[in-house]
Amino acid sequence: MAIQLTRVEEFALITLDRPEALNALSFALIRDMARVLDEVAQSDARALLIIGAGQKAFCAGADIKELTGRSLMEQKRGAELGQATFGKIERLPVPSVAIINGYAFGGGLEMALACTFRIATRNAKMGLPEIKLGLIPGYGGTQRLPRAVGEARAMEMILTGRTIDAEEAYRIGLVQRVVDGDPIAQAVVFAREFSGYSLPVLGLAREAVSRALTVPLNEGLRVEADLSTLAFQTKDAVEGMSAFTEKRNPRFTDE
Ligand code: DAK
Repeated sequence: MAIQLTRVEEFALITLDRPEALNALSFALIRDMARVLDEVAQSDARALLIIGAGQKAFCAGADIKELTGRSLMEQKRGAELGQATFGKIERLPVPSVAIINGYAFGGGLEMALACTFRIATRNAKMGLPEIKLGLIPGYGGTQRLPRAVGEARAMEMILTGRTIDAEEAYRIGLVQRVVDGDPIAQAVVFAREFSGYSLPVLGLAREAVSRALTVPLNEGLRVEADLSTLAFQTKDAVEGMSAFTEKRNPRFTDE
């Protein structure tokens, strides 16, 4: 299998493991990924981290060698498979962090965009170069990139196929941290900025924020009113507010 699922401390770690092809997304790899994501969803991991094997790449995109000579319907089903698999990342009960440790092109960047957060090593290079192949992104890039960095920047990246480095990605909000040293250790440090909070309440926050760009403001505000009211119903909200008044650290139990 070109996907490894392991554990780092309290986190699940998926490694894309085809370093000889810069971890390019074969259809077999995408299917394995879907299965492994179901395992992560059932586990007690407090977040998912995803990294590419080797020193060069997170993921160099869809396996270009596999994409040619397929019928129209095969291509459509291929796009739907990739979109459904990356949708599983987005809908996991826990937040996810893509560790962009080198190249993240095409489908590789689209996978990272489906994660809740992205961190990049200093040598990372990112882009949606499909246009150079006579294609456009098919695994969510045209929809998630504008939501992450705004329409004009996304349009420019997709129409020019330009590669950006880690610093630029940080500047435009595509990645949330640029890290030095061991990228997995740095991802653990980053994930611990949120993973100690109540998982169900983190889930409500993710749901509310993700609605911000998909519904009109008045509907989004109604969603926020409902979800924030729901947060009050958790034991963790009672615990968090009690801990504040009692001047102690909260002990969240994910209830
Ligand atoms: N697919 C297959 N093999 C790849 C690959 C890829 N995307 N990227 C690299 N490799 C392979 C190379 O062929 C090479 O293998 P050998 O020739 O040694 O057997 C090995 O990985 C090492 O690559 P390089 O020798 O090229 O390494 P360099 O360091 O010189 O260059 C590079 C690294 C990342 C700049 C270069 O490899 C590169 O430009 N790679 C391609 C990047 C790219 O264009 N990615 C694809 C974007 S398109 C869909 C619609 C759209 C999509 C999917 C589905 N449907 C409607 C179904 C999305 C498509 C994309 O993702």
